[in-house]
Parts: sequence; structure tokens; C-alpha cells
Amino acid sequence: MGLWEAFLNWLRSLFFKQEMELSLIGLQNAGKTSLVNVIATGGYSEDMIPTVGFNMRKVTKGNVTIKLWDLGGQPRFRSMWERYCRAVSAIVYVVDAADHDNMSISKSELHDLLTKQSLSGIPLLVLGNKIDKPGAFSKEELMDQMDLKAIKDRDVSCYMISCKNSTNIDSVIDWLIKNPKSRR
Ligand SMILES: Nc1nc2c(ncn2[C@@H]2O[C@H](COP(=O)(O)OP(=O)(O)OP(=O)(O)O)[C@@H](O)[C@H]2O)c(=O)[nH]1
Ligand SMILES: [Mg+2]
Repeated sequence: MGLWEAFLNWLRSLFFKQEMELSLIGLQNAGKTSLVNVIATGGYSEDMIPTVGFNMRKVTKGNVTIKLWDLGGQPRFRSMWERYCRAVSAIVYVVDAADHDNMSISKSELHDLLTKQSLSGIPLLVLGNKIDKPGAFSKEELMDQMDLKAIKDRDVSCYMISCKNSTNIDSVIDWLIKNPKSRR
């Protein structure tokens, strides 16, 4: 891109809203819908209804409008994940960092999904949620448990968050908005 063209794009970005699409996936009870709520309104509730199929929410941060596909994590909905991840700028995979029993299922669901040719190269953001809970894995432990180092065909980032306490939610929003590679 020439310098002039880059300058024009920068000018345009100041005046025009940019749009991006993201998909939120992960096992049931990981906290995907809670994360959407925290990002959109700052609200958090213990009393959540499991997502049936999917929900779509649009959230505006600065001059970026993010279309969020919040998918159901129960086994019967997992076959839809690929379809809703195909056209997105980034895949956000939410893991309950305190749920040791389901970690290996979460890992294999993620790695299975990433073998799909249609999703090759799409950046991945893995979020270890519920770090407010005693016994939650550390970032290093989660990356190890989820075998994230084995993913070599795309950009992979990992943050540890708590939707309950709003821990690190700002970092997540920053990553979503600023990570230039996440805009395809
Ligand atoms: N302690 C704690 N609980 C959380 C946190 N985030 C979400 N939860 C709880 O986890 C439960 C499930 O949250 P949801 O957001 O519905 O999970 P989901 O991933 O959307 O689940 P599905 O829609 O079934 O796929 C709810 O009871 C939430 O209150 C967190 O950061 N800490
Ligand atoms: Mg949900």
C-alpha cells in the first residue's frame, strides 16, 4: 500500500465506522453469553439461560461496530460452530478455567474445529474465564491444557478473564478492536 493510500485509509477510518464480525464458541457454561453482556452493557448475572442455537448482538466501541455471534455450547449445537466461524475476522474461544473435568473435551472440540479448511488462518483468541473461582488454572496451565502451542497456522492469543468481576475485559476489547490482523 502506498503512503498516500495509507493516509487516505487512516483519514477514512476516523470518519467512517468500521465493522467486524466475531464468533464466540466454547463448551456450555463457559461464560460466552456472560461475556457478551459484560462487553455490551457491563451487566453480569449468575442466573443465565443456556443459549439455544445462537444469538447475534451488535456492539459499538469507538468507531468500530462488532457483530457478535454468540453460539450455544451444548453438544447438539457444536456442529453449527464451523458455519458461523467461516466469515468472521476472529474466533473467540471461551473456556471455564476452573472446570478441570471438562478441559480435555474443550481442548478436543477446539482442535477439531481448527482442522476445518474453511477456517484456516482465522486468528484465534482463547479466553480462560472464571479466574475469580478458587482452583482456576493460570494462563500457563490453561495454554498447556488446551495445547495452544500446537496451533501454528494462525495467530493465537490468550487472556485470563472474569466476567463476574470484569477482570481483563478491557484487554479483550482492545484486542478485538486493535488487532489489525483480526480485520480480514
Ligand atoms: N464465577 C464465575 N461465574 C461465571 C463467570 N462468567 C460466567 N459465569 C457463570 O457461568 C454460568 C454460565 O454462563 P453463560 O454465559 O450462560 O455460559 P455460555 O457459555 O453462554 O453457555 P451456553 O449458552 O450453554 O453455551 C452462569 O451461571 C454465569 O453466571 C465468571 O467470570 N465467574
Ligand atoms: Mg450462552
